[in-house]
Amino acid sequence: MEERNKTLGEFIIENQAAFQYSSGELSRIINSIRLAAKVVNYKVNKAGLVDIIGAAGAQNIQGEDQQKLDVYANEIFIQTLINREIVCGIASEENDEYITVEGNDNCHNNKYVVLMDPLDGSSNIDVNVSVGTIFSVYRRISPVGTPVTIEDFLQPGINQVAAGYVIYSTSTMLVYTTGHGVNGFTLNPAIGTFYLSHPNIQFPKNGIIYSVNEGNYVHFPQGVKDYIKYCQLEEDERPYTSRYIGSLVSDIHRNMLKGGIYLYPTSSKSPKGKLRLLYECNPMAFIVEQAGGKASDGLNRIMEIEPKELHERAPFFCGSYNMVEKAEDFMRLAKLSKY
Ligand code: AHM
Ligand code: MG
Repeated sequence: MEERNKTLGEFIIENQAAFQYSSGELSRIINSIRLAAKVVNYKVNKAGLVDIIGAAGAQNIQGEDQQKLDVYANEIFIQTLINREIVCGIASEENDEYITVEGNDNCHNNKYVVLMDPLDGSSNIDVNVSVGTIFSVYRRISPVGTPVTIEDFLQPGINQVAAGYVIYSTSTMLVYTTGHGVNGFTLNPAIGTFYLSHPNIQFPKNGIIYSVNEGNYVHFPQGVKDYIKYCQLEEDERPYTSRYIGSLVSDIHRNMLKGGIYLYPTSSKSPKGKLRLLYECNPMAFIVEQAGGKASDGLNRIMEIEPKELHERAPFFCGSYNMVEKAEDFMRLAKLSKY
């Protein structure tokens, strides 16, 4: 069969064979995410048509509970994973605590935990701008057969066995890695099938796009201010183009295809940055690195940070390898000149 016509289902089966001693659990997790993504995609695409936008807890005219789409997406992803009894624990940006998956005696025997941001950038829904789901899979640390513990979730990103995102946009795509490169699948909505459309995605080493919320400029650290000025200089291929959707998945997806850098640094307003290390930075970092890009907190590799708490935040510099390296140079220089 021609590579371009391969479905995600076929791809998952083929790749399971490539994992020696694989029990198929990881494949079933990706399969469940594929299914949940289709359900969420259906709702996201109807968002402007039916009365589903609005505060969670309200009721629509049929008297049904009205849910915000991020609450809905959270429930769909969690229920899909729980119903299939393929993970032992789930942590979500939408939930304060992690979930221990129970249900039958066998559940604790599963090896993997899933961490996710079910609908990132959901404030964009009301204005018809693309949003995304981000997920990350780790092998548990606690012994199989016992309930999960917090340590199963507080693992550095280098321990990820899979990570991916779904982008709900002009077309819906699922992009993921299991540590063997990055592949992108586009949904054919007419028949509800994802097809391999972007095999072996490569992050261009250089780019001309920088993506940052410049409204926060005065609050940024000096190194970031200096780097932004560098991006705007008239020299070589600069000034770079500024592109910022404010939807992490979309901004990084575009930069990964075209070349560019995404920055969400610390600021005097958010001293630890805004993005969540476990649900946003680590999975995106794994994908970006697998595609040949680079992800750091401005000074250190994101995936080597030892997480201390579930919802911890981190500054995030991510994109074309050489661009991130350059931004890090500015950060280091500013730090040195401070002392
Ligand atoms: P969310 O998880 O509450 O949706 O916030 C994350 C989003 C990212 O998608 C996006 O890159 C960033 O927040 C935008 O933040 P800002 O509006 O501060 O630029
Ligand atoms: Mg988010």
